Amino acid sequence: MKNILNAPFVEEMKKITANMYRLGWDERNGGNISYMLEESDVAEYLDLTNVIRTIPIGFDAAELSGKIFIVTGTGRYFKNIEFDPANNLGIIRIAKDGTTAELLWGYEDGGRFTSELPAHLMSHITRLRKDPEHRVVMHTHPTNTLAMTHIHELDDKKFTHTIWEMCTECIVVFPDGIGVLPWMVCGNNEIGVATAKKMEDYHIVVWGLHGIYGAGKNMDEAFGLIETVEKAAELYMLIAGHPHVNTIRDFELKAVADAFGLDYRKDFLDL
Ligand code: 2HA
Ligand code: ZN
Repeated sequence: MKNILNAPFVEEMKKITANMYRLGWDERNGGNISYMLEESDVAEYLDLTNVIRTIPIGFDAAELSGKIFIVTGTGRYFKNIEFDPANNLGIIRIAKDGTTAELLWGYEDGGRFTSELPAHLMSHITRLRKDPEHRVVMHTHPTNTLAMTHIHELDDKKFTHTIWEMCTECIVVFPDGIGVLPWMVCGNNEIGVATAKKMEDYHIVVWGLHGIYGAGKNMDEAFGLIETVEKAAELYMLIAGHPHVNTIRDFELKAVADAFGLDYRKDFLDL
């Protein structure tokens, strides 16, 4: 059996969380990530018959029974993961009953998975129905995106349109747009259900006055969506209050979409 601390998926979790921390998006215990792993990959590192303990999930995730995830721990700091993965990360398998997680590795000091697991697992279910290659759900608190939710209307079409207008490539990176939720209490099933519902139409969901979710086939894709939104939101905040002399007009956004052959949210442009 190989050493789990050298597993590529543990390395990926260490690198991405350290990077996000240094971007200033994951203060204290802010942010969480879940990454669905292949059973055969995990079996190289762990005895899959050895369940260390079981942890209740709090809702029925039967659609994910048998699936294995590496998940950041609740209350844990992204800044610490690279130095102490075994306490700050866990590998869980969704049990047959769908309501229990079987701990296969990690959370060694008695911890458990992120309080946002409902939003993660419900989003995985929704995205996997759309795309069997989907793997990663990422939540973080990017500064400018959050700032923008203080001063911009929280509406899918309007928010997406403003972000698309900020830089030419946004519509290329997320032609399906951005789902936006109003402020809600976090860490419960209700916000999980609302997030997963948005994930039916979008890979990105903004939580007003809280943060953002990105979903993708791999770490780069989920992160790339979030950093592109954050870049555009930074531009929005930099120009806020200044007269807008130039902008990308809707027929120009359409021209980009046509040039790249994108299947985009045509109803988000006013043409
Ligand atoms: O895990 O970001 O939304 C800390 C959070 C909760
Ligand atoms: Zn959060």
